[in-house]
Amino acid sequence: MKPTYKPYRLPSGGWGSARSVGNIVRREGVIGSAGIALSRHNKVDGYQCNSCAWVKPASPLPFEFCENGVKAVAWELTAHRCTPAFFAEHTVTELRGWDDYHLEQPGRLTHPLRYDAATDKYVPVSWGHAIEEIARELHAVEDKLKGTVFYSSGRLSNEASYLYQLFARLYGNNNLPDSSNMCHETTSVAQPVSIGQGVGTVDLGDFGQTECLLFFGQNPGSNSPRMLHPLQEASQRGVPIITYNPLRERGLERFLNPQSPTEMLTGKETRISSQYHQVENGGDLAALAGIGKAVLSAHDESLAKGGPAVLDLAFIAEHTQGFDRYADWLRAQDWDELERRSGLHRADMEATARVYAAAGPTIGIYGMGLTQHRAGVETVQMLVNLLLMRGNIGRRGAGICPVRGHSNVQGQRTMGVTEKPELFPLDRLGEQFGFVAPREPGFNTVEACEAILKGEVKAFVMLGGNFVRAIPDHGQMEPAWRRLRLTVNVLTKLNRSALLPGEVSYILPVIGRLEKDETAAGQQVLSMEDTSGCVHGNRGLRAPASTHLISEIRLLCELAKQVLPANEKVRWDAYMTDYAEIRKEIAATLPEGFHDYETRMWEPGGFQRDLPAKRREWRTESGRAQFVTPEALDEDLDMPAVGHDVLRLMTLRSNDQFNTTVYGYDDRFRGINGIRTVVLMNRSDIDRLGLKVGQAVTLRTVADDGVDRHLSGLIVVAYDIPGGCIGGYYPECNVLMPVWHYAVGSKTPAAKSIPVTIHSDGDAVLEPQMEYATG
Ligand SMILES: Nc1nc2c(c(=O)[nH]1)N[C@H]1C(S)=C(S)[C@@H](COP(=O)(O)OP(=O)(O)OC[C@H]3O[C@@H](n4cnc5c(=O)[nH]c(N)nc54)[C@H](O)[C@@H]3O)O[C@H]1N2
Ligand SMILES: Nc1nc2c(c(=O)[nH]1)N[C@H]1C(S)=C(S)[C@@H](COP(=O)(O)OP(=O)(O)OC[C@H]3O[C@@H](n4cnc5c(=O)[nH]c(N)nc54)[C@H](O)[C@@H]3O)O[C@H]1N2
Ligand SMILES: [Mo]
Repeated sequence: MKPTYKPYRLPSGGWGSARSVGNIVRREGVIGSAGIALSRHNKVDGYQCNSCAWVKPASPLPFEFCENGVKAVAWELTAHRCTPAFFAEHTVTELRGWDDYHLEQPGRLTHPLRYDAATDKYVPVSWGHAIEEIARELHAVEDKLKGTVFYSSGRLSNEASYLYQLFARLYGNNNLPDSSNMCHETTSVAQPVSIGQGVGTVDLGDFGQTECLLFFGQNPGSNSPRMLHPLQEASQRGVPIITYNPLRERGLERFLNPQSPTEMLTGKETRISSQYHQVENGGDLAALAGIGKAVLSAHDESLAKGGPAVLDLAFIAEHTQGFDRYADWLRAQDWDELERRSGLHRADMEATARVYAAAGPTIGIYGMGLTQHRAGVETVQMLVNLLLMRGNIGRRGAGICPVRGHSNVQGQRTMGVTEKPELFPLDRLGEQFGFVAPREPGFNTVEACEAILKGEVKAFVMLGGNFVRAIPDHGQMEPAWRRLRLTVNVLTKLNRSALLPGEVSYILPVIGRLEKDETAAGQQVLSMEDTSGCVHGNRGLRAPASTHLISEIRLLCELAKQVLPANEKVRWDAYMTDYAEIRKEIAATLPEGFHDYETRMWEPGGFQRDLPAKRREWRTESGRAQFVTPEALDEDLDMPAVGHDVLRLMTLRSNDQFNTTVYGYDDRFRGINGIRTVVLMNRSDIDRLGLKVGQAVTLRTVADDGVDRHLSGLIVVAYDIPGGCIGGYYPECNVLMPVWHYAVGSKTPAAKSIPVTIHSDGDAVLEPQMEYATG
């Protein structure tokens, strides 16, 4: 298809969404079967969507799904199969020349495979042989503390996650990095300091009662479309929705509910954002300071005139600490500086403050636009500060709402998949299973990369995900990957990580959560936690993609039995036969949250984990909610002054991908079709730098570590994006991210602010259609 760029005029949802769903269902050959599946989607006794982690309501819509949920379901239920015949036809070297889209097209993996270096091909092996050799290799790693890494991606069920962390800790380390290290780790570090819990405080009921929504750096139209329903409902109630985002994302502008026949037929769309501020990427810290400063002066002025308080002084006095210092800091901020750093006008921030200062209960929502920055932790804390100023945590209709990504990324952390030993009750775990759990902090994602670069790591187990594509610095990491002794890729579809085999390398295909998982004890069920801390049961409904697949749980248990010394307290055989036995262990480790797990997980809306901040119980050091004053409004130290030449790159998801899974080359809402190798630029930057729309360019990272990081062949698109900022797609642009460029405190790669320069690949305009086409 010819690449085109034509601004999308339609609302999010609507007929475009219906058409896109139809296309993918047809392509994956799942007409009919996907229909059957979708009636069970996000339902009690059904399955939990394998796309995003957005809240699953207690009274679901007849079809509680969205465009991207359907894509994710069709992706897993696809009729296509990636069999040993496929691997007999293609060498691994050849497959490394394929892009992410084409690698997943052959469909679901059907057989366990072992890499054969002599032929450079993956060949089928028996499960017995695979598990026996992997066990031998894991056993042989000398330095168990540093030598083996157990990665996982946030789709893993609670049950598999719990067993995985138990396995790693019995094995001897806390090397449990997961996708959340690249994602909301910033939240998990920022929020405990502020409010004493790493997860958000709002549920759907709060959305129903909120009177103001502040939206920072999250794109619901593509990444959590079911969220558009509560947003639409709020907007129709007249709730102001104030958005800070460098791009005018369609889902935050207008929505037409594809599930409402009336709306579809009449075209009656809902306006979403009432204020839209195109902050520069990385400018949120300054913007939040500006809003806070304006709220504070409104308060001071009102009091001076004998008017009412704007701040919730009783809440601040009773529940918080650090306000005075924070207020002094706000007063000391200089408007010119805040304008320069945010790229906004003082009037913008004041307009937000005016609405917020007059509003009832308010929710602060955010995503990767805040977490993936060098100052991400402080920025999240600034948003919490703003909420605390008016007592907006721990009351109905108010709170902080980090929108989690992967469908069970939050549950996975709850289950103890974390490199931070202090986040899980290891004493209790040790007592329960008769061992001393390691206390040495494990590797997070960035540290795992560093250890791999240094050659410390020998074995890498990847339980789901596509680690090598998701991480920064592909140019360094891919060659380092080849030096590993053991790489184990537990997958449902082929991806690039598996094409960088170490000396001993396996692809192990597993049953997906939409599939029936039968054991000697009958069909097994799983559970997952959504972004509001609610835990739901999951029952698969289709026969597995191949009779050779086993479950992640069985794989872990079989492996554990061979790798770990016998321990009668750890009942691997029982766990893999009856998953209720795993849930009993979870309830024993986490009795407060998971008592009566077996019945409560089937309640409508699931059961909510204990969230102390919701009732204003603050599990912080001081026992109070904390106003955190940023160190300074310092420039990003990793970024040379953004000036004439240096631009700040943010890496984005299209509407047609799920992380490294690329469903297609269209980004409908942004109007970009048939191409992903683009760079979105402000027209004034294009002109200033002497470039042309439609020409090819190279981006080069500005860094002084002696490494050349560049990406060529990107096509220039003139886009509505603030000057000095540019956008490109993830994971293609990850080659530009230095591994050391991450959020201070959380080590979340700073994927939304990479300093780059831009160079012409030649003057020819290759794609004239990328000229802004109006109409
Ligand atoms: N269809 C689909 N759904 C998904 C995913 C997917 O890939 N595809 N991924 C899942 C996962 S794992 C995650 S973590 C979530 C991610 O969902 P989001 O948190 O929405 O992540 P992104 O799409 O990376 O970027 C979010 C938004 O941040 C804006 N932004 C960029 N830089 C800045 C900044 O400095 N400040 C502000 N205020 N905004 C900024 C971008 O314009 C974009 O609109 O989605 C989940 N759901
Ligand atoms: N530049 C840049 N980099 C980023 C980001 C960014 O915004 N910009 N975002 C970051 C974020 S938020 C995240 S979460 C990470 C994502 O990092 P990952 O979670 O590691 O990546 P995914 O692309 O979600 O993984 C896709 C693969 O998972 C496998 N899979 C799917 N379902 C299952 C299953 O049920 N079981 C098993 N075993 N395997 C399965 C499939 O084989 C598929 O190829 O990327 C991060 N990287
Ligand atoms: Mo994520």
